[in-house]
Amino acid sequence: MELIGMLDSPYVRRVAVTLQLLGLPYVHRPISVFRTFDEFRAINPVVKAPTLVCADGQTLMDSTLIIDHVESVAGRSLMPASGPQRQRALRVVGLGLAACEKAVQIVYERNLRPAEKLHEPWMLRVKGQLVAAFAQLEAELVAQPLPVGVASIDQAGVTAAVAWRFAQEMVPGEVDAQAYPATARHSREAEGLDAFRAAPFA
Ligand SMILES: N[C@@H](CCC(=O)N[C@@H](CS)C(=O)NCC(=O)O)C(=O)O
Repeated sequence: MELIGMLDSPYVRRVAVTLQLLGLPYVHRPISVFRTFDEFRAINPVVKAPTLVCADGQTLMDSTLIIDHVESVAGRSLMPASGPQRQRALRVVGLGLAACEKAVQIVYERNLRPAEKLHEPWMLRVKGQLVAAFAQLEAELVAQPLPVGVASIDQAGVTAAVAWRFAQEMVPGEVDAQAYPATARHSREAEGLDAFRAAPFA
């Protein structure tokens, strides 16, 4: 399997960390959807990161769908199987992905749109959604911390940690680290795991 995309994408990174935790061998090709658009397009004409080139050469995209596939290959899942634990994990993953989406929108708005075409009301709306996602995530973690052991971390723990690091690195100042201590602590602990170190934010 080949994982295509840069690890400064939270979506690519959650797949890479998941592959590490599942112990699946893969080749990582850090090809950028922006700097090396044509090279990326030659692999996946839709140019979405992450892209997974499967063992048979077929390409998959969307991190959640790729994780679904690699978990079926591994024969195990980082999601709790059922009940309240699964429901909570789905909620936390949803909050993490929403935070990623909003942070990505801010990055694109700033980096891709000419200054005179920026639409401030839209930016304010997106920034509000970003901090709302982290406020909800913080409440979840205060109510009940997520496990961060090598054998106990689940997809909620992976996605929450990846989302936090991405927002801190890519939209600095938008999400005040002091205001979300439980989320910041979770991220710090997760980043210490070998699976995260092997797929460093870059
Ligand atoms: N929902 C998708 C989002 C993936 C996504 O938007 N990736 C970005 C990189 S962070 C991308 O491919 N951007 C290029 C584009 O959309 O044109 C997922 O979970 O994989």
